[in-house]
Amino acid sequence: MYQYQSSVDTIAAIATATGPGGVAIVRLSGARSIDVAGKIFFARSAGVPGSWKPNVLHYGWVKAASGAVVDEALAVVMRGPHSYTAEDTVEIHTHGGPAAVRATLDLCLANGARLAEPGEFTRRAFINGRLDLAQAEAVLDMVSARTELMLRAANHQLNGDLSRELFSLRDILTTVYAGIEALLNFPEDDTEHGQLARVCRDVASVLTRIETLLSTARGGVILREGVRMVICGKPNVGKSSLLNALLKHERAIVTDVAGTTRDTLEESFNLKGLPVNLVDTAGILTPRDKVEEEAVRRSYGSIASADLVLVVLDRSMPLEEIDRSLLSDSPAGAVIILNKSDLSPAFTPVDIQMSAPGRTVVEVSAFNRDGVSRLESVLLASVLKGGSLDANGVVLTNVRHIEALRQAAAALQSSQQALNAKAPGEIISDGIKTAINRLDAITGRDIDTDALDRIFSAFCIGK
Ligand SMILES: Nc1nc2c(ncn2[C@@H]2O[C@H](COP(=O)(O)OP(=O)(O)O)[C@@H](O)[C@H]2O)c(=O)[nH]1
Ligand SMILES: [Mg+2]
Repeated sequence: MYQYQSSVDTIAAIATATGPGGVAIVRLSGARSIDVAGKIFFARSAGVPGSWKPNVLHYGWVKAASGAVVDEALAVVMRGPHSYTAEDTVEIHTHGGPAAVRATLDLCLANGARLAEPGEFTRRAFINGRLDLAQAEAVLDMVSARTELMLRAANHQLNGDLSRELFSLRDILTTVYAGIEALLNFPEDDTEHGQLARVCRDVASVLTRIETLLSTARGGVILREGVRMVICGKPNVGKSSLLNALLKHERAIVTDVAGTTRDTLEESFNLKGLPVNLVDTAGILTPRDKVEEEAVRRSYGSIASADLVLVVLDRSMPLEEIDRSLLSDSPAGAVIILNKSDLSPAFTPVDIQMSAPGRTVVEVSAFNRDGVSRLESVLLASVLKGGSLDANGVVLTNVRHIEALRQAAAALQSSQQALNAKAPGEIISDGIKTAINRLDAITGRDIDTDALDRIFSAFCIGK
């Protein structure tokens, strides 16, 4: 079996993004990291890294074994446990060119470090007790945050807001568990009645708090993962104009020639804090040639993969058969956009309700940007489905956490039923035990190596 050896290996990786940049950082962590740094980094005046004051940058050179200078650089030593991983750590800040940083990393590897696995620095921070698992996962969210709102949610999780709530729930449940054990051991005790009432009350309050957490899940998950919205409709209804209006710049080519957009086009934008990938498709039409045939096929492919479908109609022209079939084929949650509201209308929103009952209908003019801000609110509400996008408190953004909390809630509900049915104590305590175990899986207090492997493999190397 794979044995995790955080105390044995010293690891190294490039911590910054690849490609040219001002500065790049090679990071070393582990018992031998200062020793490895001493073999490749030569300070101008401060002696060897082993003698440095921690957390102070030193100027010097990275040199190969031959003594040849690889790069002019800065280096800093952070001594465990006062470092990210809680181990001895060295960072070498080289010039940002890919060759300089790569050569520095190679020197680390040639002098006793091994290449870090994805997420291994953060995994060590977790193994060494610097972060719990939910906090470690928040680091991944921080690194990949695309909007300020998501950054805020990740920050709450990283500073332990979620973990504190979970630990507090765990405390109550362990007390409940002990209470039930006492009831089992001394069933004829006078205090039984009071005990039982207390158990019921505590289980109910934990359930309520878990449900409060779960109510943030819908908004949290789409905040973390973003959503994909696909614009579809006949040629010339204004799909590309609408994409430009939402992106707030002229990304797609707009002309009055039907079939201008020949391929699907995808761009990301920030919808009131929510990261959205917006897809413009070629029009849905009866294809005249092979290119159009493929374009239509791709359009349908995009529609199938969408989290939200935006059906665009030209309100100034009478509805055609192809509009009606797009409407009736659109998913129940689709948003129907009546574009060209600046021109005189050929039909009304009520006509739409006939072909596609229950859909949300919005009138806009992509041309003069009329109604676009209302459309944004409608789009947001449509993906949130009643949830909210609030990052001011604890937000569940991680599917793993949500799943575990759902299981904890289900286990507590079965305990509650057992309590009401005056079932044997073992059945009641079983549910409590499962709930505790599910909470522990989130914070990493009780989790197996396979699950850890899965979680950290989603990280990048160097984080
Ligand atoms: N009057 C008016 N014209 C529009 C509006 N939106 C788009 N158009 C025009 O409709 C034509 C087709 O627009 P385009 O965005 O290329 O449509 P697509 O084929 O669906 O992508 C262009 O001439 C646009 O200028 C609008 O809101 N009002
Ligand atoms: Mg177009």
